[in-house]
Amino acid sequence: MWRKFEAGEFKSKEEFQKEFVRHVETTLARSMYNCDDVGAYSGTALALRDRLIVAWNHTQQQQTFRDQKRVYYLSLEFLMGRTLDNAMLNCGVKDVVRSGIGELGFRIEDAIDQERDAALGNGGLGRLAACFLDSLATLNFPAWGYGLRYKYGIFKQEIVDGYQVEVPDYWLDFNPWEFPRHDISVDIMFYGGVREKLDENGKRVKVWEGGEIVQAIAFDVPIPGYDTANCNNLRLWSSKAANGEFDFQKFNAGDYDNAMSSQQRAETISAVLYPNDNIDSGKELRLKQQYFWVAASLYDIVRRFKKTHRPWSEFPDQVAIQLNDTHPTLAIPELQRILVDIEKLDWDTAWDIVTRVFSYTNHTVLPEALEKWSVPLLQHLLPRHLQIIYDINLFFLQSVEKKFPKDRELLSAVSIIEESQPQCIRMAYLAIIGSHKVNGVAELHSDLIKTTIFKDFVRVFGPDRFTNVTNGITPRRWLHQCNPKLSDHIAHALGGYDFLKDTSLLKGLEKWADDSAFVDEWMDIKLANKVRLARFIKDTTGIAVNPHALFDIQVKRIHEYKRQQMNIFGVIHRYLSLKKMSPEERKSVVPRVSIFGGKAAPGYWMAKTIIRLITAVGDVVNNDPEIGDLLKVIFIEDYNVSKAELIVPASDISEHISTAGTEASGTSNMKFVINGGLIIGTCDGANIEITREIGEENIFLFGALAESVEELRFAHRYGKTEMDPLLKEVCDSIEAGTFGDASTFSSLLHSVAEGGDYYLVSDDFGSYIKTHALVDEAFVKKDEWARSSIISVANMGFFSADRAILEYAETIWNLEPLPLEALD
Ligand code: 26Q
Repeated sequence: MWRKFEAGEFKSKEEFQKEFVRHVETTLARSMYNCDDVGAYSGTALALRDRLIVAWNHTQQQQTFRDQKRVYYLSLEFLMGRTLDNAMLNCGVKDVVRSGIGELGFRIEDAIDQERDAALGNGGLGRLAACFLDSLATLNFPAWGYGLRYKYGIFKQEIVDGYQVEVPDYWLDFNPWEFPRHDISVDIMFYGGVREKLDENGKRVKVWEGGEIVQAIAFDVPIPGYDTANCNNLRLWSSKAANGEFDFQKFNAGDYDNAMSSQQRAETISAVLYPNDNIDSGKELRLKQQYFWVAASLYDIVRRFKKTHRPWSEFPDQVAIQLNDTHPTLAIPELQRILVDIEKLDWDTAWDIVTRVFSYTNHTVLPEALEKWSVPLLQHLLPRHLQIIYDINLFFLQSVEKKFPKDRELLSAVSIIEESQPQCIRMAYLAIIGSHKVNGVAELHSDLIKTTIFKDFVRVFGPDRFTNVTNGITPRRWLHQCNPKLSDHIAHALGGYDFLKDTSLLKGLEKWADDSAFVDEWMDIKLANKVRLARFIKDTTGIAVNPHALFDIQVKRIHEYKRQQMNIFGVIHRYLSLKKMSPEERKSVVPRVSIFGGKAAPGYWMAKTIIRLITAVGDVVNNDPEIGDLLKVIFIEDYNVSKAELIVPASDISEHISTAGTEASGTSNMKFVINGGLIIGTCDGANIEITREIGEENIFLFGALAESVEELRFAHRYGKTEMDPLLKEVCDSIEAGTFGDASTFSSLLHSVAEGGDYYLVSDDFGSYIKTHALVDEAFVKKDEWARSSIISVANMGFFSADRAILEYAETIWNLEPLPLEALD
């Protein structure tokens, strides 16, 4: 029997109020008389948290008691965003809280707004991990997330004089959602050396010893499912000096500097999230983070398994470990080390267990994002792991040699070791060899990895090792929470909120697409969401935008392959066209607001230049009296999860315009469409499957196909192209100083010039501009537009993260849900 969370969790609003007041007055030691919104947030969070803990403890007890197979999702990033609103909705107590807190003089929205984002991730990959946790909990799967408890999440972005400035994100001041487990700690070793010795049976064994020890401390975060009492656990590791506070010997000798420095070195490991997205950094500290987190997590998983006194042969029946990209790949040699060096299993038995436990998700084909670690660095930091990797490679290459005798080229193509200067470990290759399944994140992407970067492994292992699981998003946060009006409207039509757990039910909206009252309300909700965003834009930038204009949004990490530069070039083209028009001609123009948001990696100069161009264009266009409301260009500072919740419901059109074959999936495309926005996009990532589901008449597709990209690049390299004339005009205007000192943008102009243009901006620019003209035409046909919007939402059911998780559970993890027993 499932026991549902009901409003009854707070038996009444009075009960909530009592708990709220108690927490404000005792836990927070504040007086109700001067309780502000921060106090209201804190009191509400603490009151709700007490309820969550009960379900959480119960779930964990049940998991232990049932002792079924569990899945462990290893991710260096969990981009959770805010928790309070989501937890209230998942537990079904938001209405009780709203009225309870309302009587005490607070608005629930203001309280919710006080929470800081938990921003322990960069972008798509980290947010995917967070959506997957929500689905795993909602579907009652026994699942744990393992990550790092960064003291500083992704930096806060400020725009100063048009440029991005990074400010550290110290987010842990008050975090009621984490529980330190000082009793759960693991000693992690780095450096040292490997010595051979004889064990008690006279067998030669390897011992890794003499290294530096750092302590991992567990911090647990409850993950409540929606409409279920199931509450899973996310365990984040924090680093600490192993010898207590600091080095006492040095301290006593008065050597304070060095006494503190070992402590600081230890704490540095979990201090900060690397702010790179889709680019490898190759830094020693990053490798230390990876091993620290992987070793602590595996120790924990093994400890839990050993409590059951099962034989090792049953480990793969009890444990599935999903590697979110190659970042946790060291888990593969680490488990092999535990089994061989510590548990004394023979190599082959151990390796069989390892490969049955692990599976690996690839999120990119971009060569600059594929992780490699230099052999000397690994040798220094993890000498025993390097030996194990060499052995894994040796046995693997022997098996390849057997299957494909004398194919030297194949051997060097699939070797884990890249013969560069210095030699490097190719982490993706190690992940493939150590896993039983490798998946891409959208159909096109999964096909591409099989035919390009991993094609030799398809020869070696056969096609069955590779599979596809198209990404999804949680409809709880990305519809119900961020767009309550639309969610209520849908629920009204469908007769309830079941679509939040079974998104295929959205299909039922199709028959409402001709109901004028339903359609009018649908469009009124979109307008209300645009008004909400317009108000935010006014408050934060001072710029007034017309909510009746077409809102055209591109929010995501700034990257050349995502082509924000093409978008802003398109905006410039629009501006130049407007300037050429007569006042009469301008009357028939559809007013537009072009909205951008996203962070650039701090060291990514080109991405920062793109931001500078967007702000420079905004400065000119927004202050041009001839243009007025016909065009506004907005850059929203510090795009993050909570801002996405405000922005996504407010789009008419959003842009997903990566060069074909470069965006593995994209997930914001799904978020925008499920909120009734249409999209303009290339035939890339999940756009292709979205088109298949919603119908090509409901999406604006343009540009080159993935299969022609190589040829087009070739043509550029050999000077066989000329820049698109419309793009040339745009570049000339930048060059002429229309948007300030042209030298600021010279590297950007150079990147799209003849002979370069790796991302094919010029090739796609003509069709991009034409497609935007179609968007303008379509936008004024309000009825057809509304119909497209509704039909699209009706057909987005496939893109629920629940569907993705069910596919993983069935085809990769072999995992069953946990039959939760009643709480009482
Ligand atoms: C690697 C080495 C050193 C430092 C950082 C990194 C690093 C960090 C983050 C490399 C890559 C990432 C993030 C990648 C990412 O977000 N990929 C996106 O994953 C989404 C979920 O599958 C997809 O939808 C996107 O298409 C993909 O770009």
